[in-house]
Amino acid sequence: MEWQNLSLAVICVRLPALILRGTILGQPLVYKILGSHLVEGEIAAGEQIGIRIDQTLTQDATGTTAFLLYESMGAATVKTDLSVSYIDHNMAGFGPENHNDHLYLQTIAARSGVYHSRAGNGICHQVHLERFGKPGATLLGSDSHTPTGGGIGMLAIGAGGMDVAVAMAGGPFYLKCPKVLGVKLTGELNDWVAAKDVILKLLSILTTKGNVGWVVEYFGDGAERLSVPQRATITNMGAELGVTTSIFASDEQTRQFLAAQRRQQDYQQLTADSDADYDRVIEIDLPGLEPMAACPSSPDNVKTVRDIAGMGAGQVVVGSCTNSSFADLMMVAGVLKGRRINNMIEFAIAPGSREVLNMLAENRALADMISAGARILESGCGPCIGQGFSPADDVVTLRTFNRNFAGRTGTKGDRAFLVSPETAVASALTGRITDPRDVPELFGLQYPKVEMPGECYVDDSMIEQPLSEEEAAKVEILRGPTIVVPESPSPLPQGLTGRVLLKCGDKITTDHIMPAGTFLKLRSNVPEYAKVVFNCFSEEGRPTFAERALALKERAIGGIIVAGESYGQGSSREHAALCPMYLGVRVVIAKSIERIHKANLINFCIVPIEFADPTDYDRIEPGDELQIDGLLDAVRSSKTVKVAKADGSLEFVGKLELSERERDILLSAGLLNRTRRTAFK
Ligand code: MIC
Ligand code: SF4
Repeated sequence: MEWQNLSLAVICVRLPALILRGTILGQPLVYKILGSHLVEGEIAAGEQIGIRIDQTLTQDATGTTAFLLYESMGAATVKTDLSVSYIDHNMAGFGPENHNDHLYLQTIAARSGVYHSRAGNGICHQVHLERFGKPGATLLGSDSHTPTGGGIGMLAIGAGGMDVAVAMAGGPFYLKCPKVLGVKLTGELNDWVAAKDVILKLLSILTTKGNVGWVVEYFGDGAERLSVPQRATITNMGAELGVTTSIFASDEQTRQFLAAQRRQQDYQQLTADSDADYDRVIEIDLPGLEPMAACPSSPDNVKTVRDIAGMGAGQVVVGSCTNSSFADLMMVAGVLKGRRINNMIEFAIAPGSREVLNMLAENRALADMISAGARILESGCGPCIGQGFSPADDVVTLRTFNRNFAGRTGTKGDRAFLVSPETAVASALTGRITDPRDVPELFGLQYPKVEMPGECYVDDSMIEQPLSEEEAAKVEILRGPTIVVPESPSPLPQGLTGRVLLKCGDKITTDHIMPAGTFLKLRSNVPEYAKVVFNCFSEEGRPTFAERALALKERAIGGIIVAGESYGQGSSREHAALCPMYLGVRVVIAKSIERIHKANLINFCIVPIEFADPTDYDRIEPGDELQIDGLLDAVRSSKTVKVAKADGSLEFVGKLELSERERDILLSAGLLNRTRRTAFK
């Protein structure tokens, strides 16, 4: 972890490790939950462990593949306490693909004993928090922002769809037991400063790379004062740090939240031991924070809003799983009431759930938004994943989202800033980036403090309940023609002759590898979707990555991707492994690889190799032919593998950091094949 970046505002201390974790007192909350779900290994940082998964969530963009793989495993009724399938990403319905997917997901959910949250019911993370999240439980979700559930004191982890399919079938989830970073929050946020600013501050310190293998646990009097939605904003965007998950204690705030959801029975008090032994502690003084913004095009390119204030903006969007709770939107409505947005601003609001939207409608806050000129979008991911609302060329867009990777808005060369709802609404009124603390002076308005409602508008009629086994067996599974069962990987060769198809730099995200936006609807059709792998690097008049890869595949030459640090940042989308696998990619050689993506590569039998000496990266060029003679033997039992240029001009060592289970998955030609063979060992 890059601790050298610590600012003066932050105190970093190493607590003495006086006691052995797992044996005596002094446990962080995350170890308590891991310990109570442990089925393999021991709770000690760096150890491979297997844990029992209580709940799963899938969403439609990853869900079709997850359920197709689940079916291929021969599994029937899910074995978890509960599994929920959400429709929230692909809802625009241009062409038949989206609706085909929805019908498939609705019927396969009914067949498998899975809850099904229908299109329009809301974003998976928001709805899960409201209706299903449970303190102390484990949740595995095929979406990288699953850690939103950490806001309610659950251990919520993002993973690829294949791992979630195994969990639905009753298999454990395997991970490296994480180190725990304690973040101590002290004091109280000032007016106009938001939970979003807390996580942006942390991103400015830790950045988006180098945090693999850590969990963030929040504590302190400042943490106790935050409401569950505020906590969920922070744990949600912990995904951008690249940590395994983030978590808050389950306390009186949690009890009140659950009571308002009529789920008081799900509450239990859970905290870390008072002398918890954290691997590191960072302290953030909440009153010292000010509004922040992540500037284009990375969530860690953080500046204070003061620093960039005055810059003209053309679009503002409030929504996404980070900032679309009732409290967020009530604050926005409070600022908008009786005012009009700037006439050069396009302003959209996407409420996080149908529950939130209904409550805004009931109390007329929705009317205040509409009167102010806001365009109300349906409850779903929408613009966050490039489903419309792409900004005009060269226009600054302010979003309350969690990711601003280049091109994610759907506009090439976009200028997307990630901000709090407070900064967003202030800027929507002025037409330029505005520090919300200036609102009282500009508009004569005090901060509209929002009290958490004692009772929410609970209506689960858009969530289909699991059927009895007998009824489930009668359900016909609807599979439209745009749904294609993904191909299985072929076994690894003993030695690999491969060619470097692409050499890319640091922080390559899964959005670079597998674009979403207008291509998102191709998720259920790998041969079609694979055509746009790495299309952000396409050059006019030259063969695409897919064309080059398939040409090699026909000649039985393996495709190789060479990358810098933090390869595969961002989403959990396993298509970033599945589609390259389909195109014949067999190896990724990178300076470092992010957790979820590395697992996805292994699940689809692509060997993740890390440079033992990062300077070897500079000695490789695109088009180089590489020879890895002992690939299979090395995967079987070695921590390193020798890679050589076919012309003999270079030989270097690659690291194979793999658990025994991961080696076995690669040797079995992927997790699906292995699962069929071993039944979830
Ligand atoms: C995202 O925010 O990038 C997504 C779309 O929700 C992804 C999942 C996907 O690609 O389907 C994620 O975060 O895992
Ligand atoms: Fe949806 Fe955006 Fe959240 Fe991903 S980050 S789940 S696309 S709202």
